[in-house]
Amino acid sequence: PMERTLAIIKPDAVATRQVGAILQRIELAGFTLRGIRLVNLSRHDAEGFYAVHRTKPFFDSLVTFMSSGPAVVLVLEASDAIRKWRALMGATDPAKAEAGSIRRDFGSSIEHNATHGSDAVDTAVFEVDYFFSDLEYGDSVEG
Ligand code: FUP
Repeated sequence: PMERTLAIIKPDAVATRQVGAILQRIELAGFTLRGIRLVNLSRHDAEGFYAVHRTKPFFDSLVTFMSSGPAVVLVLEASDAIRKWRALMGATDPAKAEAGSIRRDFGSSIEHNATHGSDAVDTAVFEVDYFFSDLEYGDSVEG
């Protein structure tokens, strides 16, 4: 069955003009693009998105980074999309990410790691809904 996940090309990768290269990897990997938009997150937006991490020591720095400049939010569809996109991204820390993975190739630190991906079905639903209306990502349109 088809599955959807929320992907983000983070402010570091937008600032270094790697959006096109990352989108190319996504398309070559066979994902169907269901939503795409450039966003400028406020601190409040970033805090809400990363609410599950609010007690972590890195939370404030992460929120500052995610609201530091434009990011690209995407809805990706494929069978097993959540797991497949996380595999394509690689481990959270680019230094530990697999050779050829997006974070290894485009990230520069555990915080500035180029991309985000939902980690489970329930978080994917929350995260897609955080950025996209049904109209934008296609559920309200037949065909
Ligand atoms: P991931 O699911 O791979 O994005 O990783 P996590 O959910 O554990 O972390 C979410 C984000 O918090 C990471 F993408 C980057 C940031 N983070 C840090 O800045 N420092 C850390 O030690 C861990 C995570």
